[in-house]
Amino acid sequence: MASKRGALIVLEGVDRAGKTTQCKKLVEALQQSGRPAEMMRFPDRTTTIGQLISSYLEKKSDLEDHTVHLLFSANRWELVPLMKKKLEQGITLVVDRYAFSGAAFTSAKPGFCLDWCMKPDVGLPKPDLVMFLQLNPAEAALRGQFGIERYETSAFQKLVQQKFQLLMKDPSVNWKVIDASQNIEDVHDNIKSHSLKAINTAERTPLGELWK
Ligand code: NYM
Repeated sequence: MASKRGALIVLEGVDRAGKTTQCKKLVEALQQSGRPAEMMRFPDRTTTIGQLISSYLEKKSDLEDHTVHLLFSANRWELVPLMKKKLEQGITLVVDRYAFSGAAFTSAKPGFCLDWCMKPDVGLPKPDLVMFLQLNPAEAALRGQFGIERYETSAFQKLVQQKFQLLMKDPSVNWKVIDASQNIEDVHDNIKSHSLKAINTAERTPLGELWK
């Protein structure tokens, strides 16, 4: 007997928008309401590919820009069999960053176009819902200093934000913009209500393919 599949829900946004906090709160709320849910994050730094990426982000190693872009994508593809299995088992996946971060961050580097950056991720499991946690750079700055990893400067983050705006124009993806300047509980309520709708819809629709 075919059972209802879980939903693929992604949270995106610039650094310090609160993605990780909100992913955790969403998973807890779903579980408490009796809906099976698990959190995932990209990059997944635990795999062999993920360790190469982690060392690059921590500036312990250098990688050529195209190469690291393809590694970020490969890190998603290597998790696809597991993601599909969980979704088929009826588990909703709440994912902290996905292909949109991949395209936005690399295309913010000189000499990269958005189109090329999207290509390696074409055909990944398509999220049923992508929530973009919107926070203007001034408010983000109030939340504390940037870390020391690669890309963590306000100039680069501004460029990344512009690339996300371009990606959000794509009507083939179910984008919802969330005002991340509200307090944690209000942001959570907003995210939860969008997620419950997406979970209901996903039960009745097959999993799609991203950007295809
Ligand atoms: N990042 C993340 C990319 O450049 N490409 C990708 O495909 C993904 C998923 O890595 N600055 C960047 C965004 C972040 C960093 O940080 C990962 P964190 O704190 O692990 O989310």
